[in-house]
Formats: sequence, C-alpha cells, structure tokens
Amino acid sequence: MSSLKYLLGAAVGAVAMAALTVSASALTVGFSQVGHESDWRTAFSKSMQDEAKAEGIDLKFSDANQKEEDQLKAVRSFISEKVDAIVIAPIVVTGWDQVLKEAKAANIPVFVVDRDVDTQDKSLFVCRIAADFNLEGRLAGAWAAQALVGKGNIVELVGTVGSAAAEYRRTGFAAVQALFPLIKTVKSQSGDFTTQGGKEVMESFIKATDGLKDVKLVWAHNDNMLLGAIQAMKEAGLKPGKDILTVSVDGVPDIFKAMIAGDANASVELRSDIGPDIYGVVKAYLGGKKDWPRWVVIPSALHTIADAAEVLKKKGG
Ligand code: GYE
Repeated sequence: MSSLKYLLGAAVGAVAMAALTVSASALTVGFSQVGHESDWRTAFSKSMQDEAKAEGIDLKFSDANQKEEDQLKAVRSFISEKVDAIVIAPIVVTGWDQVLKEAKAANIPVFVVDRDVDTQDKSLFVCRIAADFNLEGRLAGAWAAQALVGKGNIVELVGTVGSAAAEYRRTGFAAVQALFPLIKTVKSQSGDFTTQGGKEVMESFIKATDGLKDVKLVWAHNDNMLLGAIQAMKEAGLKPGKDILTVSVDGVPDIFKAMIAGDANASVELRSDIGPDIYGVVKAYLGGKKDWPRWVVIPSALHTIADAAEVLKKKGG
C-alpha cells in the first residue's frame, strides 16, 4: 500500500515537474530598451539577449531608438501579446502612468530596469533593478574635487534631458561640488549620451571658451560623450587626460583604452552584464516571491589609470 502510494506520488511529482519545465521554457518576456546610443547600452542589450537564450526565455526585444512614443508603443504591443512579464528601461522619467495602468489591468507584472520612472502609484511596477546614479555622480565629483585639489573651472557634458541617468548623476556630482566653492561649472550642455553628441558639444565649448582657456576638467555623464569630446579636444590641439582632466561614467572598454593611452583619467563603472540579475528577479516573482524591495541596487565602482589595464583585461579587451 505504502509503496503504491509512493509510486503514485512519484508519478504525480514527475507530471508536476514536467509542467514546471514546460512553463519555465515557455516564459515570455517583453523588453523595451532605450535604444543603442552608447557602448554600455549595446552591451546591456547583449546581456539581456544572451541570458534569455541561455535560460530558454522567449524574449521579445524592442529598441525604441531613444524615442519615447516608440517605447510606449512597444509596451502596448507586449500587453496585447499577453507576455508573462514586461521589463522596461525607460528613456525619460515622465509619462508612464497610463501605460503602466494598462499593464496592471492586464495582470502583467512590470519591472523597471536601469533608468527610473516618476510615478506616484508604486503598485504600478514590482521593483526597479538598477545602479545608483546619484552615487555615480558623487564618486565622479569626489574624484574631480581631489584631482583639482578643490579649485578650478569645469565643463559638463549632460546625458539625455529628462532621463534618470542624467538627472541623478548631475545631482550627485553637484552635491559634492557644493562643498568646494572654488570649483565652478562654466559650461553645461546635453550631448544625448552619444559619441557624436559629445564631440559636437565639446566643439562648441572650445569655441565659446577660447580653446578651453582656464578649464581644468571635463565631467561627462557617460563615456561615449567623453570619447567624442576627446576627439574634439585633440583636433583642437588640446591634451585631454593631461591639460584637461576627465571623469565620466560607464566603464566601457574604449574608455579604459583611452586611459591607458593617457587621454582620459577616471570612469565610474556601471555593470552592463545584468541580464542574469534581472531575469533572476522576474522568475522568482513569477514563481511566487512577491516581496521585493522597491529598488534592487546594482553596485558601481570608480576606476582610474591605476587599474585601467587590469579592468580591461577582465573585460576581455
Ligand atoms: O550611462 C549611458 C546610456 O541609462 C545608465 O544610458 C544608463 C545610461 C548610460 O546610454 O551610456
């Protein structure tokens, strides 16, 4: 009798296991990505795609090309396709309430990743999985303050206007800068997180300041804008990394190469290999773990010329 029970139990267990495996392999996730504006972004997309393959997740990937309306369209199409979960890397913080309400009404959980959304109703998404952009700004500001020994003019290359990455980094940097009244920002403009944008904005800074006269440092909200700015400075006969110090965010391979070449000084690394972290939360939530902190924090670290070669090697560059 008891062995029959055992056999029956094992059979039921096997069926349940099979059902579990089927539902795991059939997991469909819609991911609305910002675009492909930077090296960090393309590395992040790759991590999401590679990990989906490795975990057998059916990933619906949509690149919004930095256009807010394309991003809203993508989320609405994920809702009509009845995906199991929606992951959003929001371009800007505003404009999310309505579409998030639609996802909620359709019973589809939403996970905000990377950049933030500004919404009063916190029940509209499960949690945010992202680095601390304000801390990145403060780390960059602290490095700048010590490199300038508390004094000197700086120029700022701002990220996409209205994006959490630009707003929070700027606020973090400014909080440290406020402790050093002799460090002054003489120019500040958006380069939209792109290499080309950074180059063009730096060209205009160079013109407007008589060749960066009295400017001691460039603070860029991401590496790609700085890489563009480095080109502009070199073309104008200036010496970035020496006469004009640099600090930026992301830690992409090219910025470490620039540090090794002596053209850049410091970057706050933002992890891009976060696909496993994100799917880990999504799967656990769908599997029944509902109590997530509002913000699952991904750590960031500052690197300089001192460890650039070592970090680049780890990244396989
Ligand atoms: O730093 C930048 C990008 O949102 C944190 O977006 C991200 C930023 C990243 O394109 O390179």
